[in-house]
Amino acid sequence: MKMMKNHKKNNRIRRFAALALAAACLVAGCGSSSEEEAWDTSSESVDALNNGNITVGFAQVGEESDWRRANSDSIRRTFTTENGYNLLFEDAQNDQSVQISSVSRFIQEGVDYIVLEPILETGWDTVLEEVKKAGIPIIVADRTISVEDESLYTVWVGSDVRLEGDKVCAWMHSYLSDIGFDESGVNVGVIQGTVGSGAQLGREQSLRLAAERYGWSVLGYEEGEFTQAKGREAAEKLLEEYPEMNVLYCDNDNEAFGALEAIDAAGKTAGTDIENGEIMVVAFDATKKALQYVQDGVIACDGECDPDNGPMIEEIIQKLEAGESVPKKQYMDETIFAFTDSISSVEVDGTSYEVQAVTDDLLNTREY
Ligand code: GYE
Repeated sequence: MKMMKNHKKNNRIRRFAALALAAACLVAGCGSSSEEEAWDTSSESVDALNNGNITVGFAQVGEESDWRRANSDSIRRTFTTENGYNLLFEDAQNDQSVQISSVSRFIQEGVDYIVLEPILETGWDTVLEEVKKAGIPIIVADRTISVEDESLYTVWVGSDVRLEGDKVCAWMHSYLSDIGFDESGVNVGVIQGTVGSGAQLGREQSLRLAAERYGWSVLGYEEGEFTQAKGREAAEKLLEEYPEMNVLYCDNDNEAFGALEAIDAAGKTAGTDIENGEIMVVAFDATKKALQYVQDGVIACDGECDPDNGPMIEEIIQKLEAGESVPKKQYMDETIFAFTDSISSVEVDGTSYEVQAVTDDLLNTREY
């Protein structure tokens, strides 16, 4: 409680200092051209800092996928001026060094909160130490980070990507046993998301463990960077190198869309009849477009990953504003979809999770 009050007071001081420095520079025309540039880009935010709203610096990954675009919409919808926020939105275009610079810039600007959706899992210690020194609460969202000192961030909120992966693998195992397919004949190709990102690492870990447990062969890995174009290229390579491949494990839906193009171009069929040469595609996110493919049995199974984290992040900020404590980690609530209702649930670590079949009603109400 006391800490939060001090934080607010510090922010007020920081805001005042930023405004004073900006004003002094305007009057005196001070600064080299690069300093001027820095102040130019911040001038809109310096104005905004004066309106009594809460200023949130948001460091986004990029625009690599439909998930990401929906996530950016969620943030923009939530942190509006009418809702009492000034949103400084930075897109790092999938470049961690750009994202680190954005976080440093937020510190200089004296924002009230920083929200970081980290591109990669490691490499954050130094900049987060600076954030901590500046006394700015930092909410890490979406992907996880790995830091020496867990006190370097205030809260993490995002998807349990390991659970997503475990559920999809458990579904594959149940489905293959149901159709009586000998799992020693399962030959998986992997299209990885951005290598070293929390989402890629978690989903891949699930696959590795499942492959060991059920006797599947993992033939090879290709990076698809969570995009459709790279996903297609990755699938082309895998198809060429491993003609025996009968499962494609895609780290997200956009990669799966690219993989479907590649499968088609190779004269093969994506589907669930792997006994008769079809390639079983599984993916993550559960976008509307992917769920249409699931309904048609083109994608067999899709682990949901919810991009709408804006409201949860706002709730956390409101609690911190009120001096209330918040749990260090919070997970989004997510399900799993499959082309058939023959498997109604899967079990992961002793807990049973419902598997949902895709209906027209579901598709009609699905927003992204
Ligand atoms: O699955 C993918 C996106 O980090 C969970 O990033 C997110 C992943 C999501 O580009 O589509």
